[in-house]
Amino acid sequence: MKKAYFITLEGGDGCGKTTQKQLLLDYLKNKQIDFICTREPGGSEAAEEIRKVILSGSKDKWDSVSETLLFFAARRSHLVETIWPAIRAGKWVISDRFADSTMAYQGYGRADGLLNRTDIEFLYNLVAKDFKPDLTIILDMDPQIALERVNKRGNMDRMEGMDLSFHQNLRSAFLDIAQKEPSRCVVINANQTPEKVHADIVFAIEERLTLC
Ligand code: T5A
Repeated sequence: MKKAYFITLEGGDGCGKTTQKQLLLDYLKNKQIDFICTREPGGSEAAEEIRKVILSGSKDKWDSVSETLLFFAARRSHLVETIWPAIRAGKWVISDRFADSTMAYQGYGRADGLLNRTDIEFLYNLVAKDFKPDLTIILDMDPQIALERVNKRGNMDRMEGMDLSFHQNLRSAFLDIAQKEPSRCVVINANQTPEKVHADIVFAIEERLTLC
């Protein structure tokens, strides 16, 4: 059986992950690759329930410890119910966000001093063991421009309501994560047309993964 890859799309709010996920799915269909498309928080019935609880309400609803535990509870369900069965069945998995988001948002972004990055690594090992994405696409852009996109679209969630410095920290966090794991992560300039961003993503996939 051909290798089934796990690809994650990461980046700050409004950087265009959902738009790029859709373009990527069309590309995989054209290549006749069997895949599933999923997202975090969410991706299984239980994790979608947790998503509603995490993303609604005031921005101070959870401290960083509670928030992180909720994301990992959702992730465990997502892995067990959706991601691992798909990989075992030979399907590629494309996920809009995964664990790098927790490291960036809760580890670097929410600096309330209650938990550190080692705690997040510990929780990751507990829920996912040595399983990791084969390729992580990090969409990078000025958060001010990305938030203007989100504003224009409407429906801001809890995280999108955080102040600009939070989002600037996030950008640095994702770049730091990419620098630490260059064999897994590719940084792509998201402040280009959707078509150009997609072309860069396809280039990264074809350069790093074996399609047939
Ligand atoms: N979170 C998540 C954590 O804190 N910890 C975690 O562990 C995890 C997993 C998830 C939130 O939870 C946080 C991160 C998030 O804040 P979400 O609803 O999934 O919430 O939020 P996002 O992932 O940020 O999704 P968004 O829909 O807000 O942003 P996208 O998907 O990055 O952007 P997209 O594609 O919807 O585009 C936004 C707007 O820009 C336009 C689109 O048409 C759209 O209107 N656009 C472009 N405009 C110009 N040029 C381009 N190239 C464009 N691409 C898209």
